[in-house]
Amino acid sequence: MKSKYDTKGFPWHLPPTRPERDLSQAMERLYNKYPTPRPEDNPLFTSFKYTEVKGFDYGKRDGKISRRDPSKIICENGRYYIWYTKRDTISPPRGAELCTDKIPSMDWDLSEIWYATSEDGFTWQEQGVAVPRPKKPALGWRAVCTPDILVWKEKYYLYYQAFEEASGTKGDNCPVTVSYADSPEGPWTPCGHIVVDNGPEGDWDQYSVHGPYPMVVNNQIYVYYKAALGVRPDYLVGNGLAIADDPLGPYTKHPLNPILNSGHETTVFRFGKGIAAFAIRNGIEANTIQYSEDGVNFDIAAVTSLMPVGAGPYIPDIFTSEGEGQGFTWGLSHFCDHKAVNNKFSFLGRFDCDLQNKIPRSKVANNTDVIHDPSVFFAQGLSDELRQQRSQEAQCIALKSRNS
Ligand code: AAL
Repeated sequence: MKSKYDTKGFPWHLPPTRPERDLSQAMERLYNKYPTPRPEDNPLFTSFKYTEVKGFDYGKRDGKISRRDPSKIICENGRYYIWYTKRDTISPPRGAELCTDKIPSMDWDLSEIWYATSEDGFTWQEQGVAVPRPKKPALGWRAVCTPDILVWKEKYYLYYQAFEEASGTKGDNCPVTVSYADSPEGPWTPCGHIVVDNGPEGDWDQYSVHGPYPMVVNNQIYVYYKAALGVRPDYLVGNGLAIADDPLGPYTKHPLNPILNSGHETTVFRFGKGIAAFAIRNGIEANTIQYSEDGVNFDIAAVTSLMPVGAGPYIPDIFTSEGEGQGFTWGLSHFCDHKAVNNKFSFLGRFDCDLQNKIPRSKVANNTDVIHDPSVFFAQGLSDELRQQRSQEAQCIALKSRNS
């Protein structure tokens, strides 16, 4: 029977451009949906390498000291600056029921915003607190956390989550506020009001505006953020966008929000003529790097793995609208032992990648063959209950097969 398709075999050498022949949907997508057919040629594909950093003390690593959710990194006065959530409490997190004025509910409860500097990005010196918790009832009295930095007209703005109740009391409910300074060293002045607020009742972001991530696009301030839709643990995380002409607002949320359908934490960067973003987890497009011409309408540009959690990259051109976006190659992210029960804390580490907008790619980009130690797989074990259930199901089938 004659096939309705052009049946000549697909070439052994992957053609760099779409070959003139019928293609399956997957091969069609390879040429039409992605920037290049081979991941290693695609400037938005990268693998990630991780290095432990020096300079942060975690005491006895018993959950009392935690550092997480680092900001973007900036380079000024001959050194790199980073801000992050720091918790130093009398006990590890104990959940919303057991928390007190001194005992945290979650890893980021009762936290402050601290900063550190480095000359090489591997060894850091913790400098001290940038934004302390203000006295009750000022905004953020319960916790200030998850900061990010904007440099705008020679001033510095820290955006962060400001809690007025322990996280976990009613979800992870907090709006975003800002402190500003004339130098990255501070002193920081709280603006004292909500700058990006939760959405109206019933909207996708009604309970949270998390991980505010300011950058400059077309001489305006774009603040990307994330919010969780639905009830934990089966929730989805979307990313939204709020735009303003002044760092302190007023901000207008984009009418097409959410603009990413997946992606815990926000990592966005200028890339070529457009804007790229990470979608790391929680959602159908987890483990992707996405691209948009306009910062709003994103498409998957690359699928990758082992993406940095809460990434704070060093992006030299993040606060300018000039020229094409050059991308970035490194940053800090956080790590947490989620299985820890009584000593949960997070710590900062470094990631390297190759998201520079240029060819040839560096060795860091690697390919999609990311091999993990077997312990990584077995760390994702079945719960005892599921293991028992699976074992009983298998035994039933085996028994039936014996009796038939
Ligand atoms: C983080 C972020 C936000 C959440 C909590 C602290 O990873 O998603 O900042 O509120 O966890």
